Amino acid sequence: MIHYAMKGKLLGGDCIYTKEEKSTVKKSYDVTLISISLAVVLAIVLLLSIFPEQGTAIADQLFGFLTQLFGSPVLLFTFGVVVFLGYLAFSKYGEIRLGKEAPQFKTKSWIAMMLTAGLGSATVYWAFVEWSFYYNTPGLGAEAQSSLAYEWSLAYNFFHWGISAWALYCIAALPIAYHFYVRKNKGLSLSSVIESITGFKANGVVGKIVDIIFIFTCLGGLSITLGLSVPLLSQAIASILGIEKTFTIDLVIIAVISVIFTLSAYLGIEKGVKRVTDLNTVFVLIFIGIIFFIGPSLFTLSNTTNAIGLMMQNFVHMSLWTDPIDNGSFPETWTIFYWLYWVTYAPFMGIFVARISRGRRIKELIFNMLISGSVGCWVFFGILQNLSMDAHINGIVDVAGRLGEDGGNQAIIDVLYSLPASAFFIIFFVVVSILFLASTLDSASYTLAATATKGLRDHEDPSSLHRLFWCFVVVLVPMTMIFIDAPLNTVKTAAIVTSIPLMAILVVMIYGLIRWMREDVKDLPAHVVKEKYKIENEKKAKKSA
Ligand code: NM2
Repeated sequence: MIHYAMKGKLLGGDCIYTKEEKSTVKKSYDVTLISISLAVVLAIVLLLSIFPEQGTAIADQLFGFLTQLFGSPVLLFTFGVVVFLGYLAFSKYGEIRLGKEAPQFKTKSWIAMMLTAGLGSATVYWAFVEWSFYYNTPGLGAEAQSSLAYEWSLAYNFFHWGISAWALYCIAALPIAYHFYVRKNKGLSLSSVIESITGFKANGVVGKIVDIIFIFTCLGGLSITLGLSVPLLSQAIASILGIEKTFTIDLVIIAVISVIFTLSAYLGIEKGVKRVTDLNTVFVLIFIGIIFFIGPSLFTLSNTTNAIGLMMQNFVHMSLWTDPIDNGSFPETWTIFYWLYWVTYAPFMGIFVARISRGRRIKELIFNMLISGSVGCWVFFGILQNLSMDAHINGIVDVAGRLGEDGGNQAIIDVLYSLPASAFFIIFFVVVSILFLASTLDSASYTLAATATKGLRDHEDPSSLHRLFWCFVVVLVPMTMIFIDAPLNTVKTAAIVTSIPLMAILVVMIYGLIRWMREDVKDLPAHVVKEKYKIENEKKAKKSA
């Protein structure tokens, strides 16, 4: 170890480790990138707090204009990605292994990490109320607040949290993993992938712009997540304690989350993050399991089955529906908005998933992200959406009618109150949300640290101190937003607007992936590709399987 550390020093911090070496390295930080991106974020936070109305107006206009202009391309792109990944999974290219080693994590933990990192705590908010937005203003021409609107509302919810959405995560992960493990290039950041594809230096202007866009959207996405869920959690805790919701409760929640995730991020992916995500998965399973059995189980089963059928039958139409004649706002407000929302998370998920997927075949990554990811969402959403929809249909809580009050927060809490032993469920709800949040912040701080570490290589992690720094930033920036009462919608819009250039970056990455795969295996038949990419150290593979 000392030998390697010294070697690292001699090479000016550019350590070269052998394959077996697993290490947290002392690489130099990209100070320019860190300072520019923090300055940009700070400037935006300040501007938003000084000119909230103008900021909102500009962001809304920009959102309207860009979704009009790029709406159809965004829909076509997302649909195209699904088709492309489907092809890839079944072709010989699917046999390529991302690093010829045994996978580092057991499949169960690997899927749990993907699911819990990609879904933040706002998922719990959407899981209760999303159907009611669609019920009030449905898609595909259904009549508002009708029986059909109920049916479509769940189908649309599954669509927006299904195959296409996970395909957007997957298409970001594949080129990064290919660049890192198959091509063995250095750098676990978007700019280094772009450099190995286009030749534009990660350290040059283009590279910096790419990483700044990434850091900005990542922090924007997390601000939406925290901004949506912290007030909801405070309200839930205040309602159990029978006190008024205050900013102090917000702070206590943030403090608890920070301790959990900072500690786990500090301990690293294997010792910390994996434990938090495993715990998160167990808690989520217990939470939805109990709710399924004591809630409207039969309704949940039949409505979920129906929604899956409705969604699958109409998948292509839902994917490409632009409402061209009536010019309704549903496609922009929801489908296009959602794809862009998933894209704000896509690069950080791409980097994180790449990091945990060494040793997996391409087809494994595709099947698990698209199928396990979607099924995980459908089970979670199926149980919670139906609980809330059932409470609405039976007149227990007017979920759809009370959306306007506070975005539906109190309605969610009232739905939980409708359960027997409600205090227990509310506490459970808070714990599950906190764990969701901690695991997302964990993976986000890891990827930000990886992005801002120069020339990271396979088997290397950014230093603990550097990860801690980003833990601090990912909490501080969204907290400031909540504290200065920055208009959340504007933050949301701004983060989403930036995901349009991110899509362009994704297109370049897809081009690179295709080029690399063709160069590597184009002339080889499938069985040779399979053989070429088999695990080199079988013993180790058996042990971890
Ligand atoms: N998605 C929609 O905090 C959250 O759960 C936000 C983000 C998955 C990109 C959800």
